[in-house]
Amino acid sequence: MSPASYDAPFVTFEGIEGSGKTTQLRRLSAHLAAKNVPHIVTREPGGTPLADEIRKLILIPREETVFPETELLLYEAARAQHVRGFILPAILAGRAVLCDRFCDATTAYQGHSRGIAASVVEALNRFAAGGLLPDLTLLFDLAPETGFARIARRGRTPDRIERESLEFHRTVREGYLRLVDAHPGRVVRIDAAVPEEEVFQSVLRAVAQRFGW
Ligand code: T5A
Repeated sequence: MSPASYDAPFVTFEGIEGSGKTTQLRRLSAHLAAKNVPHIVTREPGGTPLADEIRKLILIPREETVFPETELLLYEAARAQHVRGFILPAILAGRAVLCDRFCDATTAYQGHSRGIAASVVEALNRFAAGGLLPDLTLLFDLAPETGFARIARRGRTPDRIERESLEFHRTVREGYLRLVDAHPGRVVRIDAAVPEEEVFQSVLRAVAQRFGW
């Protein structure tokens, strides 16, 4: 599935925990609504009732060891359902899609940080997404220490992935940054360490250049 075959853009938001991508996705959605740009907002893992159930299975902290291979397949199962049940129908109906995380998260977390071979992750990403690629990926880049300080202020109980070590999250960030070099036309790095409004101005520049939004 080539993104060029569709009219409505597919934009993904990526970054480590607390990088502010959800905040920016909401702000961009409000901006598009004000301009009457038809769009939907969604997230991974999740986006359909079944994918939301898989999300709970993945993120709930548990005593039993969750093996990297199991984790990878659960993310991909949720994605297969989400792409076919929600993302593609929206794109085909001419609605832009703003998605909080997608295949690049799997590359950074399960591939780079958990250590599963890149070829395996790439093949499963392609299979689950049916070859669908984002037209633009905004990577909100931030030191994990800052991200964790932000989410700690939120006071929510950390999920299973948020409980991983700082080292794990540093490797996730490194994995994400490699994607900027690997896909320079698609993945745009955004400095997420600056105030929210400044980050949003960078988002607006990136989407205006690409889609005229
Ligand atoms: N995962 C996911 C994988 O391992 N593989 C995969 O394939 C996929 C798809 C999903 C988890 O699953 C993993 C990654 C994740 O660990 P989630 O609940 O969706 O879990 O968690 P996150 O996506 O990490 O979402 P968070 O809400 O935790 O983080 P965000 O979206 O980065 O941050 P946000 O916008 O909620 O902001 C966090 C706090 O910071 C403040 C906000 O007000 C908020 O309080 N903030 C700022 N503060 C200062 N300056 C700024 N510029 C700020 N911007 C926001």
